[in-house]
Amino acid sequence: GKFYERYHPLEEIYFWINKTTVDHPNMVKVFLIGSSVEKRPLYVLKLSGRASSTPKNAIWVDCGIHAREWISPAFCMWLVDHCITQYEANRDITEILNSMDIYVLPMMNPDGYEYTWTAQRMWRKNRAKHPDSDCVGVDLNRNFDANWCTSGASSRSCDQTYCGQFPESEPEAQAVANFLRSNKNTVKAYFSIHSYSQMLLFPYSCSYEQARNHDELNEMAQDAAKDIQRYYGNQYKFGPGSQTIYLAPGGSDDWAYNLGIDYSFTFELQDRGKYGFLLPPSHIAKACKEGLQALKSISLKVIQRS
Ligand code: 0X9
Ligand code: ZN
Repeated sequence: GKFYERYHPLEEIYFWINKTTVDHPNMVKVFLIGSSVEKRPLYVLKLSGRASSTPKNAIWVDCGIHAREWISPAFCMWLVDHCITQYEANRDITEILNSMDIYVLPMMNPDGYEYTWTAQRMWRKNRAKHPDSDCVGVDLNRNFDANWCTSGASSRSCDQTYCGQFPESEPEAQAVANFLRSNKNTVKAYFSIHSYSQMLLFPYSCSYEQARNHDELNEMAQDAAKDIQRYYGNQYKFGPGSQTIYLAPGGSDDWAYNLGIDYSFTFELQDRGKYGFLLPPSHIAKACKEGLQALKSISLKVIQRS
């Protein structure tokens, strides 16, 4: 519906989280996993298909790490709606939800997102204050414990890629890391949704080292990119982050991979630079469909292998 083809201010996203949970008690449960620097709640929605007695494996999807990448939380909302409306209607969604639960964190950086709506559209980081500086914010995707603050991140608090005082110094990163540590035996795939540049990235971004299952990850990403091309005509690059985009340590994908989640991806959704972070609402539907196609394609393979 048209609701999912618009960008929403933070308050509406919180309202939507509540409404979705209340309206679909059989499929959706909500967890509070922590809170932001400015004390806003961090909610995870757990989507489940048919009830089963044995605990199911799961997929994790997070959105909104970077405040200005508005298509990312729009994608998470799209995904949740798609799962709810397509379960037992669409074959892939039904198969995925009968085999795995899906944890969705629609908004990992609520303070930054709010700031992009009210003060500065191009804000990226969270809104942490620093004791010896007037600059604000830590890049949450440099704050995880994966070659933390080495080349590709900055130790200067005024920079866009500031890594923070120490790994997981930020409550938003810590909340995600704690949740995944507690659920690492069931979470089999990790997806982090960003924009822009149309890429399907996998470890490593924090070094030039090759992932243990590089060939498998590469094949999954390649097949997903081919599917996007076939159905939507758009080109997505794929490969290890360090070689495909740039060296960038402290990211959530590399950290989750090192935790033992063997299938870990960062998606960079539309576009390739025409509008960049300012992707018009008229492009939301197609951008989300492309991301969803890649997520389904990879998840179906993960189910076969775990
Ligand atoms: O630099 C980033 O964090 C991501 N690109 S963005 O333009 N959305 O900021 C890429 C993340 C790739 N993965 C890691 N660096 N771990
Ligand atoms: Zn990003």
